[in-house]
Amino acid sequence: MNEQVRIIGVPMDLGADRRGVDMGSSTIRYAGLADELDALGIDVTDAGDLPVPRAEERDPEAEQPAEGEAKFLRETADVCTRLADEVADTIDAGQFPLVLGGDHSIAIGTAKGAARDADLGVVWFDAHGDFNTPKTSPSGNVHGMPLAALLGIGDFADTEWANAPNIREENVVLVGLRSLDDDERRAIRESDVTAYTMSDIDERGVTPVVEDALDVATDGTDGIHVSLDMDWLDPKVAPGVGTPVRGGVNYREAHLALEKVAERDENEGVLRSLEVVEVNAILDEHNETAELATELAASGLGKRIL
Ligand code: Z70
Ligand code: MN
Ligand code: MN
Ligand code: MN
Repeated sequence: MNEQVRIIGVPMDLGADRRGVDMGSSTIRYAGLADELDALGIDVTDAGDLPVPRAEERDPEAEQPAEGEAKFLRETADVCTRLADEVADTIDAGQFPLVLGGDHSIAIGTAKGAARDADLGVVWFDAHGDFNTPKTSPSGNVHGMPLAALLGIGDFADTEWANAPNIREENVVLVGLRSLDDDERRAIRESDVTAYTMSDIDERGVTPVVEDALDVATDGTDGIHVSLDMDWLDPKVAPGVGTPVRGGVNYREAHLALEKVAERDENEGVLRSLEVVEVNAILDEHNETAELATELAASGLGKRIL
């Protein structure tokens, strides 16, 4: 693990319907993230929050997205372009970017930044596939699209601000899927990404699935980005998310998964960036989802019980 971590908050909620996810970065900080990392001997800098436009500030006369268009795509492009620069600069400066969402649309910026000067594998812990395009999306929300955007699927083929040519489908792994839209399911099956569902985790256990995921993401790449959507976890332990889906991983499985990430990084130095997204402060109970997000980030960055 890089001993220098730079925390980058992105209070973004334009990619999701539910307000409250814009406070995610602040609730994770409040849960004690910096102290937790400091206790691991990590030198922590907090870059603060990237400025994100508020939905209310948008000109009400501005054109609304039509059927088959994504909501706030221009604003998302602007935020993700700035975030990609910030992440790439952080890595250039020899620091490790720890990005706090915000909704999952920000992963376009994080991963694109981490892939600027490297072939990048991606491990995506999520209940959802995030593989919709503006045409297939049932909601128009960009947080259901970031993987498709990064990989240039469908209409995203020419979306230069979002495409990450240094990320190959063959090195992208989804872990913990349990909620897919029909067109999205088809797109994932037709692609070369690897997808492990909750059935795989139930059948094989979390350790072999995560080890396989890490094998796929590290195969022939210079490093990996780990994107943790908190709705990956079961709503019983992570109630503060916008789109809870029953049947997610439990507290112990989630820690174990992130500990496997840290272990691989200790052995092979593979981790390039980490992000935690979709913590919704309004829907959370006593900040417990933010606290868990903090704990999982610490596990991913090397915290051990003993
Ligand atoms: C649905 C859509 C989604 C997160 C919900 C939901 C996507 N597939 N992603 N919550 N994090 O609208 O595209
Ligand atoms: Mn997601
Ligand atoms: Mn999700
Ligand atoms: Mn832990």
